[in-house]
Amino acid sequence: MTTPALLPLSGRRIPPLNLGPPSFPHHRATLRLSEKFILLLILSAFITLCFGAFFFLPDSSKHKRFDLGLEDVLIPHVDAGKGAKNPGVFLIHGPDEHRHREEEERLRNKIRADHEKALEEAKEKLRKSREEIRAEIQTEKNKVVQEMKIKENKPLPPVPIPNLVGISGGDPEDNDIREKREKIKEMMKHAWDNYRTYGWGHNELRPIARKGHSPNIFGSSQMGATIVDALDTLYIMGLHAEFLDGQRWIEDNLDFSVNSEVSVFEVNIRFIGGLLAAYYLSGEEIFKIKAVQLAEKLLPAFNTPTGIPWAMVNLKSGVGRNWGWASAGSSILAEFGTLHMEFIHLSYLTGDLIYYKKVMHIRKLLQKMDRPNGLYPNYLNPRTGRWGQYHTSVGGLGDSFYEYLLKAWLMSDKTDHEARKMYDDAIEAIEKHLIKKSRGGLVFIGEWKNGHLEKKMGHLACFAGGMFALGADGSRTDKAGHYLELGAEIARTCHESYDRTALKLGPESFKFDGAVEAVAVRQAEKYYILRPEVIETYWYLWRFTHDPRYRQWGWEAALAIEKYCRVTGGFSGVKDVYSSTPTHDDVQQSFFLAETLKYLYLLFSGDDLLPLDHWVFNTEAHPLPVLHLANTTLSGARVHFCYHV
Ligand code: DMJ
Repeated sequence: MTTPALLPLSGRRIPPLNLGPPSFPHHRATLRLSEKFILLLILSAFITLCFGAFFFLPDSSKHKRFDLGLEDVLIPHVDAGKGAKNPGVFLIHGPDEHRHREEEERLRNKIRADHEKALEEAKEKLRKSREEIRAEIQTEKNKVVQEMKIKENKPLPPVPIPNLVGISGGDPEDNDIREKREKIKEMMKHAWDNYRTYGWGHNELRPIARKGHSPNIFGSSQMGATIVDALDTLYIMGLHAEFLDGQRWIEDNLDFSVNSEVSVFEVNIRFIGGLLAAYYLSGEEIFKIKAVQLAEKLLPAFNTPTGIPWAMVNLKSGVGRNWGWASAGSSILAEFGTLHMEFIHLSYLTGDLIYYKKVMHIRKLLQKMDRPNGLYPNYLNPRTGRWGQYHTSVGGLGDSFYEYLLKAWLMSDKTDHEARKMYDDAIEAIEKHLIKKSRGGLVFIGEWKNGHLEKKMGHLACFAGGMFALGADGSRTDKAGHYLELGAEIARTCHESYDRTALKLGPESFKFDGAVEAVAVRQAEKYYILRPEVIETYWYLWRFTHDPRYRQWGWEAALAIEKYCRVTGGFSGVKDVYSSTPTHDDVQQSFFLAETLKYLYLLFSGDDLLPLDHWVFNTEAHPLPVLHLANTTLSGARVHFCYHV
């Protein structure tokens, strides 16, 4: 009896394998089948053994074989070795042999280092809490999803790109102004070129030590903060080769899958804001993709009992926490309140409403809370949802929260009435409780601390002059003139804080106490770190009034920066603006390129460059276009934005 299985195609019968005494002839065919399998099994075991032997043989024997292979295939000229005992073993002499050994050594070291790294990572994992591990797994999952998206080269859903008006130009007609603008551009070149030479890829530059620098807000990784922050300034200045250089670095190196704990706020305003602005200006898809990748990494920061995000998040594990110094584990108003603009754009560009929902949730929560004297305290606990200390400031810790309420309204083409109302209410309370006039007639914004007003104004609060001017149009009960005037008063006060120093650069904060007006008193407040806020206010006031004093004040500041902050290796902050021999702090802040130089350049440009009815600047001076969202259907999500209450 034969079985069809044993009949080969040729029709010739395969002789049965004799693997032992024939038994049970009625099972003969079945036995032949098993025999074939056994043969196959032996064969595959043999192959496996050969492979295994290669990997488990001691190093030296492996290398001998490797040598032979190389000899045969790659090194035909080597001497087979006269008188060699074994003619099958080839010897490689001289520099070739040396190079070869070095290469082997390098490979061996690499394998060893990889093993050690894997072991370290495994150990580190075992040390982590269950919560951390879970968050890590989630982040890894997100990463895989994201990477798959990119590998597939799946473009993000197409959306109508807003009308991009005035992304270049602004050439001044006046010769003197044109020269000033050129000078600012030259300063930008100096800052960029030195960063390019000495700090490339690092977050910032130490212009005196001529090496990279990184403050803790960017975590422990080299994320090229200066590159991302500077891109749009390079673009509007027409520095296109430099822009392209930055773009290439981002394409090849900017990676957010790093075990690094970063500030959610700083990364949002500088990186996401910078990437989005670069995307809108240049149309290069890579910037949008990177912005979305990074935004996904920030999302775990919102996993708190209230949805108020942590101040910091580890980009790899997704674990978040707050600054140790912030009132009883609180999150900070200016940090969780300065995400709105970028997150709305992310939802707009991706069609994914998650970003929109996160920031609207924060807004809803704030609306429900009690506000002492109508003021928003700077600290909010993300676990309990209660305010921390009752401190209120329009400077550090509070500032850009108010700015983003106004800008949310402007960015929505003035349809986000809820944001405008929150802004108007907040500004009324600020004017009533925090804004005062000094004996010498200077209007300043104080800080509310422990039930009383501290008559101290920070450099950061100087941005508010520009904000009041920007918010004048559309203000309640037609107080446009009043707010423009208030903006001008703040600009004047901040200019005084510059003018009353030896270097004509403003201190970090200044007092209004008796005879002391607009002057820093404590040594620790006398520094200037290349901040932009005063120049920012000059620029807004210039746009709204065209009063030449703002260009003049801006030029004074530019000259002072050039004289006291410029060093051979870039620009540096100074430690004491009241000392005529400045000591440098040796840091070229990324915001100097993103903001200070951009606002100066705009101050000496025509109004057709980035016109304010088409562009809204985020708090790091990254311009984002106005979105006409009233009836927008987001492709992908197919959901309407709903601003109206
Ligand atoms: C910038 O990073 C931003 O303007 C932020 O809102 C506050 N301060 C710095 C510059 O001073």
